[in-house]
Amino acid sequence: MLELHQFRHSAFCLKVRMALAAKNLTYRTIAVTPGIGQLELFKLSGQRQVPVLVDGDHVIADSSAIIRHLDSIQPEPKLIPSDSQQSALVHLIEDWADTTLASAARSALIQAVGFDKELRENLIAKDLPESFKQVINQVPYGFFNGIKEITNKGERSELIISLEKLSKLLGTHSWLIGNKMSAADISVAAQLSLVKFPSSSGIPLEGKGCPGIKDSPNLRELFNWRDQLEKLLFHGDQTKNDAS
Ligand SMILES: N[C@@H](CCC(=O)N[C@@H](CS)C(=O)NCC(=O)O)C(=O)O
Repeated sequence: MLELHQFRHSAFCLKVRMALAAKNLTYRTIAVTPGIGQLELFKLSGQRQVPVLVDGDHVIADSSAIIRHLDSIQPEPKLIPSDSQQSALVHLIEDWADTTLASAARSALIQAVGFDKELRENLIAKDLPESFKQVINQVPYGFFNGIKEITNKGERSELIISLEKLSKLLGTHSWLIGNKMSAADISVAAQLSLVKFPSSSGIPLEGKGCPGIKDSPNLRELFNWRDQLEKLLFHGDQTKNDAS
């Protein structure tokens, strides 16, 4: 059986769980313990980040590489289109989501955590990556908002501009590229979990996130789209199946 080595609340691991669900593949999750578990992961995969997928003799790190592997073992539904123009666009959006969006969403979450004691406690109680927890734990309440590197105003306003454009697009289109779900949709939806936790994050995180983003009227269509996509993929049973 496929094995997914993961941190439960990593957006990159959610991306892979969404891809596995899209393909209706059965798998089991292995919870990686931040720190010590990453040494084991290094022995297994030659690097210390999650997600890692083990498929028999194949050990694959990196969410995008994992999706390519899943497309090769279970071609339907294809997450990377065969059409070269669509495939290029999917690749570019996936890369944007995994880098620019991931980094800006993570900064926005760190900033929100700096001001929201409840969110902070809920997150620390969960198995977030050690690096993330250490940052949160070491900094006094309210302090993040004064740090220029973390509270990069330009990054946050670029994030909001991009999300608003996506929201407008998804108000009239079901999918980002073409007329089918692709790795582009999954990559963007997964990273959105950092700014507004989806229902698959379970209670008490569901719906929590970054004020000014999670509750922006201009982003309503975007989060509705994400919630619909989760419903389609997980049929509401993700938290039950994935308690690791
Ligand atoms: N490019 C990688 C990024 C994976 C990644 O950033 N993983 C984070 C969790 S969200 C991680 O393992 N962090 C722990 C560390 O870097 O030590 C992917 O797409 O899978």
